[in-house]
Amino acid sequence: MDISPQTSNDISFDDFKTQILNDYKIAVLSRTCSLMGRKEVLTGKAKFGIFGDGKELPQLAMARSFKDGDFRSGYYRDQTFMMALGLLTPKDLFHALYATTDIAMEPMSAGRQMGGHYVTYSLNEDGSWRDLTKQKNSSADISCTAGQMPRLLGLAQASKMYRHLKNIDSSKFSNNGDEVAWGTIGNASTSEGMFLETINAGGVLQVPMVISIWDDGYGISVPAEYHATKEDISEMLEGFRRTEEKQGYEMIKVKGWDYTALMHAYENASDIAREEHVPVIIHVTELTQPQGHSSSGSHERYKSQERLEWEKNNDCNKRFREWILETGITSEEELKNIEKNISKEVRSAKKEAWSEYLTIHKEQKKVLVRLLNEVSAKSPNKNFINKIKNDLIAIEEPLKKDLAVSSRKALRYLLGEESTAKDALVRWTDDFLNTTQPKYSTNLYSEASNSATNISEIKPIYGQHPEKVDGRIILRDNFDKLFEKYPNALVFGEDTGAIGDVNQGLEGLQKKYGKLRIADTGIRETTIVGQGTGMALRGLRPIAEIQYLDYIYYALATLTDDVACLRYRTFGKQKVPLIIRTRGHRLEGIWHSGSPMGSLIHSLRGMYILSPRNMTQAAGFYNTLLKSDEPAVIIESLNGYRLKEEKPLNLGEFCTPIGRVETLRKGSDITLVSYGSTLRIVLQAAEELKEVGIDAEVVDAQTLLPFDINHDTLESVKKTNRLLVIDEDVPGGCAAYILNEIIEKQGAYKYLDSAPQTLTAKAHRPAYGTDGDYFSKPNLEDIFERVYAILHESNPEEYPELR
Ligand SMILES: Cc1ncc(C[n+]2csc(CCOP(=O)(O)OP(=O)(O)O)c2C)c(N)n1
Ligand SMILES: [Mg+2]
Repeated sequence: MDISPQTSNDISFDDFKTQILNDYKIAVLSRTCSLMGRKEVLTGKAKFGIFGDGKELPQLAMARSFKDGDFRSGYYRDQTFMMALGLLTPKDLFHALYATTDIAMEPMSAGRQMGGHYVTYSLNEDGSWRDLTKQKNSSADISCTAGQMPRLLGLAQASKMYRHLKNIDSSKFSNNGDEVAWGTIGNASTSEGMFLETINAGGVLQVPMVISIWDDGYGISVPAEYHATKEDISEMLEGFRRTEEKQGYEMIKVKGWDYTALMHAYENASDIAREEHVPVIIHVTELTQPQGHSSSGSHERYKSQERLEWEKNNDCNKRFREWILETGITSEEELKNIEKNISKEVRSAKKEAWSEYLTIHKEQKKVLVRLLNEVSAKSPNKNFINKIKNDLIAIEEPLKKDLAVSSRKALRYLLGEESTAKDALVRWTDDFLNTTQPKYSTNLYSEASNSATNISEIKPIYGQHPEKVDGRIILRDNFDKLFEKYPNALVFGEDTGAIGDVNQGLEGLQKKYGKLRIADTGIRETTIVGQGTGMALRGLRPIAEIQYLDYIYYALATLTDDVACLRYRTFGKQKVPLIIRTRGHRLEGIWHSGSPMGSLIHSLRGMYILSPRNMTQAAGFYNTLLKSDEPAVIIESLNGYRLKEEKPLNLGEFCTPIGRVETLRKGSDITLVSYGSTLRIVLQAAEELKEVGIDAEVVDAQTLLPFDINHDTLESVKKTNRLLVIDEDVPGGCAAYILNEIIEKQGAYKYLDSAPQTLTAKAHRPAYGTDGDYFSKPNLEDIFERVYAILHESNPEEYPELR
């Protein structure tokens, strides 16, 4: 038997033994955490647990080949890997189970994520990048099966960019593109489209990623025969294997309990990916689930007695142990000793974590009980308040919720009373809520000084006789300036490279900036977004193009599950400054009409949704976003590329502010709010309304997320006292959101003389052609008549019935 775990360095037997015993210790440490962790759920201390048991050995091998600067994009089984690199302690693991909200104690997400989701910090306290080449990196896990795959592609592609791009400052991100992106995925999750799309894209792009498939034969209760053609992922993926003539993947298959084979496999994979930038798939077979899938069920329900027996005998830790004894590396006694010590270590880590988690709650409880005591003393509702107090006292391990419920309910019994004790309880409650809520709600957007909404407006400057050009020329020439100014900016998508996008907003730029920076991709929206996500996580400034807005749905899962919530779920420890460029609005046809804005607004909180009315405004948004570091979607108006606009002199410099509306037409009778291409129709309608004596004010929302942070629309409504929001989304979509912002958030209801309304497209998808558009989306006559009807209702004499 080959017992050398190293393939390239000769080491002494003592070092060799130390290495193996260290690995054994981590394997046992991780397993013990899994076993004790599950019990914490079963005894009710934690809500849910999912652990890495049965997958320890290959993760030790992966950890050994993982170098500074490398990135992981994995899933919930990888605790052993994280522990082996010193990135996760048993105490961290227990704090995550309990959902401790102190980031110093629960470093993965401050209690926001379920346990089993791993993260390293990419940012300094001020939001600037750390030197990622000097640390081992894990991108932030998500729960969705295969959701880590698109991002993995981009993480790997960043190495390729850094290796080949000139004049780029890679000091904090890369050493000549030598970094490998390591992906992990469960066997069953390879059925997901995201996995298959990523595999294909990785083979085309030839990027340094090593994908490990942890194959335990099951996806929860469902066995392999339902997941993979031929019941074997390697066989299924065989066509991706590289050959002498053609590029593809290096494919490795290895048994998950075979320590030396695993060490060899991972070192090989690492070398191939790192040096040659060839992607590698490692199919790790014969893994097990000693405790079943998660704390939610038991695997005895769905595995045969035979299978359970097999899993017991082939448990990777058990076989590792047997191998250590067989090869005489150490004695049974020493192993038992290790196991005993580790058991003690984990038990005390668990106890400490639980006590730390509870300490603050218990202290708060003490204060609250005292305050309840004081308010009850003189209250006519003494008995009720005492009941609340006694119920709270009875809760030995109080949650924040228990405290909040007790104090808030008690205050109801104090209605109408006045006392210093009550004042103290009110203060405590306000204070408690004000300090607790941010633990759950901060870091949705950047809170740093360069957040996108803090970037100041710089107006376009025009010469005395500005040239009038097609909108796409303004975009193109502005992009030219940006690619010159930001060597780490890149753009890619379908038809983006050679022809410079379908509307030629990037015409000629590939010639100037090269095929890497201005790139064509396959037709695969999810991994286009994945490329952008991964590259943005490694310091590049990707602009990922989705050819038409309607096709963003293919990528919406990655945008909502990964991009939009990245800053939130990492408690601000990672950022993903990705710009999605797309085009929509006012086209014709079910899949080319482009305005599902409500869908975006509701699923992409954490991103900016920008809807410029013309290409100058759009260019200004790109300029603003590149000065900041937050993710956004920019929807260019598809029918605006060939409309004439005046060309500014300060291309690449002027900045459209984010979160600010713009009044395009002053008026006194009604405020019309709209955005994008529809604005042109609204403005035309406003002109025609003038002919019947109605003077409409027209406000361009411009940025939908966030909408009007200065509340300028309110000022308009104060003047006109009437409000109509017009868009081409479905009823109850974006226009309803804007209405809610103006009426509820800005408080405009106080100033209204007429009922506020929305005018939207029909509920169905927009039909094709000029007439399809006219009868599906709000048209000029619809707008005219709706405004007229509002005025008619308030003054029928001046505005007699129209029809
Ligand atoms: C998109 C999505 N669908 C379903 C689930 C529920 N789910 C969680 S884990 C899992 C099975 C995954 O099995 P596998 O990929 O083999 O990983 P294993 O847990 O066996 O390591 C399922 C169906 C999910 N998290 N995400
Ligand atoms: Mg599985």
